[in-house]
Amino acid sequence: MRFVHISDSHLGAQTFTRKLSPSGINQREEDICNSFSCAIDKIIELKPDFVLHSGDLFHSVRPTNRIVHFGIQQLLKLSKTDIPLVIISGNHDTPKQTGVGSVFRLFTLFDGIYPVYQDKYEKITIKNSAIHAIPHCVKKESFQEELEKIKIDSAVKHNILMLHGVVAGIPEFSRGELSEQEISSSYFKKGFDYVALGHYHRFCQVEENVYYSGSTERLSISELGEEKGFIQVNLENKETRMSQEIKFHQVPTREMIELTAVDAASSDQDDIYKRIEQRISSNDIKEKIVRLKVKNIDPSVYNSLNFRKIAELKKEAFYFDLKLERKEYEGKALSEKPSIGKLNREFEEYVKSIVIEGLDKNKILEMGLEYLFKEEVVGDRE
Ligand SMILES: [Mn+2]
Repeated sequence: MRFVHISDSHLGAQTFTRKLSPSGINQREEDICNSFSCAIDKIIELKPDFVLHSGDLFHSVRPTNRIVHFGIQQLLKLSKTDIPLVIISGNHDTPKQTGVGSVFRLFTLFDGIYPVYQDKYEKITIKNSAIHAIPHCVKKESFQEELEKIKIDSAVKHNILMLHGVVAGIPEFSRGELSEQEISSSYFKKGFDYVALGHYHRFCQVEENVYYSGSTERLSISELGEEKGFIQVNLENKETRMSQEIKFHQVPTREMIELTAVDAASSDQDDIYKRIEQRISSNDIKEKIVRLKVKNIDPSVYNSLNFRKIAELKKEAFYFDLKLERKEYEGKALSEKPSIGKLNREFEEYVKSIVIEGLDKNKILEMGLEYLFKEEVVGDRE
């Protein structure tokens, strides 16, 4: 018996850029859709007995009409080839107010699609497998209560658990979102043949038979270096070797690269500019998502950097995350007159300290700092 575990497609997310594709769609939104549609096509080729989607199909509670249409179109590709799909709603696509109604209800209209989205535990039996699924619940307490209700079904051959959340005690799995639900690993020990988790974006094994399949595209720069795709599981090979049981299938994504960091400890503004230029010219950054860190910049040098000129260097990239990090202040050197430099720092620290849901923190930081720098340039001229 073979099935596919996929998760966190985040259809409709528009991270990193406002650039439009040739068809007039946000280019990142289109990237994310393309990866998902590639994943669906690959799954159809594999002809699994069924597919499990562990949440956050959509990036938001109210996706655009275009995205709703795209999502239905992709899932229908499965049902038209007689591949059943069980899908749970995640923290991104579960409405916080019941009056809104869930977009997942649309899926009840189609044969072979089993959406689980109503704040409660549901068991779906497909081909001798019991799939125990709990969606993201509006109240954290109800999620815990529903977890208690799950019982292994001894009448079937396989028992599979599907959840969307953070495994308790492992901070790495948290995405820092206020709504995320915590799962105690004690629930994995009830005797499931497989646990299909969603929420954490990197493909990984949590413990024996417990996996996050990860997202199908990169939603933030922190996912640099991660492969994206879905898991194929073969439970028939359970008694043989692990490597035959689990297979990760990669899907194409936009390239995301990190350039070797620049240590600017003894560099002045011109030197820093030249070294950034050197890093960029010796790498192909065209249409890629790129990160470069410049460390240990002296605060006085930092304030005299020509940000406009530096911004010109980044143009070729799809998105360029340039981290300009100042040398840490030693002792209390903060008694000087307030200046725009300090305001930048305040803003940066404030943004870093707060939880922002549904928006890219780095982007907010970059845009905010750019506006502050623009103001500084105008002020100097006047
Ligand atoms: Mn999530």
